[in-house]
Amino acid sequence: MSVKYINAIPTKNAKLVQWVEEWAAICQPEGIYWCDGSKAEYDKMSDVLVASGLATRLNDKKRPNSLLFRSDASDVARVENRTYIASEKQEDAGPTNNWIDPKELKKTMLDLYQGCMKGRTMYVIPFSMGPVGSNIAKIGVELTDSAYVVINMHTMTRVGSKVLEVLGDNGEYVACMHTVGKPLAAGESDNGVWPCAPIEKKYIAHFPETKEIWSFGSGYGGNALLGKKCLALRIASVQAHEEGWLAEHMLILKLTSPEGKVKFVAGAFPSACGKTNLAMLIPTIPGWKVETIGDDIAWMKYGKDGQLYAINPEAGFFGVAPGTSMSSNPNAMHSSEKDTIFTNVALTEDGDVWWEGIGYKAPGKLIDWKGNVWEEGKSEGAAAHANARFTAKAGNCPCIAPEWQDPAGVPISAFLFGGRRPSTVPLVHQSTSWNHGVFMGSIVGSEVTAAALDLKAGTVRRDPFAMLPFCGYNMGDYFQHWINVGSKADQSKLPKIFFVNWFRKTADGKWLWPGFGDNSRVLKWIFERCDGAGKAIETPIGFMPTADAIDRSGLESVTDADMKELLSLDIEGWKNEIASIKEHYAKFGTKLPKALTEELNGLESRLNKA
Ligand code: SAT
Ligand code: MN
Repeated sequence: MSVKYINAIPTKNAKLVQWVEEWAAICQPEGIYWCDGSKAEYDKMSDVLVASGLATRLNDKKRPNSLLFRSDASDVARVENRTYIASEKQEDAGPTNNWIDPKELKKTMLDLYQGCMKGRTMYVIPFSMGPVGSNIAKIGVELTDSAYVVINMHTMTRVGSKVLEVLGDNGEYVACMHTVGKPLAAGESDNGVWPCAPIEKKYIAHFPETKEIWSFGSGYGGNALLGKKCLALRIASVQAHEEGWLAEHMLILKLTSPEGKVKFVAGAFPSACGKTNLAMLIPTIPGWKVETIGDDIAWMKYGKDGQLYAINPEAGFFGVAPGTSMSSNPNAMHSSEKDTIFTNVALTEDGDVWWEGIGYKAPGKLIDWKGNVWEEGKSEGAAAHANARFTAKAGNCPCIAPEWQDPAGVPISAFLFGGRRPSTVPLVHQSTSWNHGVFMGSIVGSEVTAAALDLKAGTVRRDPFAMLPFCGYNMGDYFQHWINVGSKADQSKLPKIFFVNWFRKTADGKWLWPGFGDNSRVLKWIFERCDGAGKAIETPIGFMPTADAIDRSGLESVTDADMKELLSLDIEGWKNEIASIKEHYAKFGTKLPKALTEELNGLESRLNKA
């Protein structure tokens, strides 16, 4: 076939070039453009996006080098019900994933892909997840017809020529195919309207055996920026299972004590638990420092010294804007002061952005995320969509740790798990063994408040390891993988495992713990425990801090009585929890590791004796 190349092919990797040309033959774009990841490329694409009406350039004095996009109202978040793990056997997708036979799904999608890029350019994006050349990093190549995706990938991953150098003439990459699924007729243009396909034509498909990602019909976030959840979690979790490492939905932070001692901590939390806020926290206890390595994903491998080392595979933050303010997360606010892509926030009259929970009143009339005039107190609905995002460079974050690009990664001392648990679960407790810690990860969840979820309020929605929508294989096998990772290791070098809960409430609904910067007080105890210090007592649920073990200096709002409640062991609550865990575990059938049944039985019998 004759494909039109807009620029020269920058690689001799024949397999890659052939793959690109095969897809071009199917999608029939106007031309093929190989991305080099340069600033000039970013600027040129931004100009094209502004000229097409899809992007608004923000006031350069207020938000230098920043753009605002408004998506289609049907394309505002990941679409979990259109996301598939198409493994050859259904059992390998497991009870928590949508499954379609891969042959059938490929047939359906190939029909959709025919001519889907007509009137558009096919961009080829070679990218590295992780510092280029790190032995923990992986290379992907995304094909897309969205310039919005290209500039977001520039920020969120490492794009360009260096990646192709590492790939060489026959290196391996994860093949990522994406289209917005909206071909243009001759002479037609988007006319400033976000292109996408209707929901029933959207597919976010993963083929774990062949490590391919096929995405159709959405231009938003994790549906379209395929390096993020699709590659770095769903496909990488399969690779990690096969190769003996960990690909996790975890933040990574660096904690420095007043004496200058350093520990790195990784943590998994379901959505809406303040993961980005924790990753960028400003401690309220004097002398302590938190710096960020990553806010969303961690890839971890054992080093030669037997320690587990983590990298952040990403290069930016794709953060939720609403609720982000100078009081909830000043470091995220500073990260998005320049060089930022905003999606679905509101626009102010002077060309800046605004969202609900930004910490100040809307300044005058706004243009809301749907493109309509909006006035606070007068207009209906929110000005920014609840899942509005900022795409910001990690390098622009004031608290980014100097090690964040170290190809060797950082040694992990502790894992944190947590969820929104108004009752039962104490402020913090520590596992007594690795398997007990895996048990803690497997029961992560948040209490349901929204009636919309069809669940009784007070029910715990389990999200094991915060990986429910992101595990690319059978979650029972995933639990076993965690058990195996621990049993293979030098036990003295394994990270310690903790369960935290910032969300305890009193019986009359008042928060017991201030959270945010004061979470550093809990991090301090965790730091001490990793050093074999930190006062604790062993209880049926694990080690808990003694009443005086959490540093409360300067924290008047938490009384002795509050602290007692935060660190109390609720035997009856935990007995109810056992019943709920049994229900949760039943889903995994024979795939549930014996080790976890033993942990559950052990907990039950300790509670019965208490
Ligand atoms: O849209 S993303 O997958 O990038 C973020 C999220 O929904 O967790
Ligand atoms: Mn996430």
